[in-house]
Amino acid sequence: MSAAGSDCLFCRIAVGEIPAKIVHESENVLAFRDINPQAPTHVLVIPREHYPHAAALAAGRPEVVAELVVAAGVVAEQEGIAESGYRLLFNTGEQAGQTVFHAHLHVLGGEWLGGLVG
Ligand code: DGP
Repeated sequence: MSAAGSDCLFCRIAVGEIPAKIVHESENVLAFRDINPQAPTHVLVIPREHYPHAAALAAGRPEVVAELVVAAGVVAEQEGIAESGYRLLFNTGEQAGQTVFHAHLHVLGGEWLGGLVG
């Protein structure tokens, strides 16, 4: 784990320094609406603890990866998209389009998303 703290946007959201529309939270994870939604439902689920991407989180705290996926399911139920379906996405690294280097799981749904990779 590296402690990005005040340098990391999502760390700052996690401690409430920067506001976000929080839709779900638990001891280890936080879920909030993406500022630039790509679908009717677009929520980001993050670990409270800083890891730069999903692979680092999986190496350090694999159980928290499972918690992110469980939280995504809770969000999907809340949003009414659990039955119609939703997409879970980890952008991992620059070439994948990752722009915020604090691990986050995108939860996308509420409309037809098409085939693999939007
Ligand atoms: P990625 O490209 O996978 O790193 O996704 C980062 C997402 O973070 C992107 O969809 C936009 C979102 N985002 C960036 N800044 C903010 C912010 O300040 N607040 C919120 N809620 N979302 C943000």
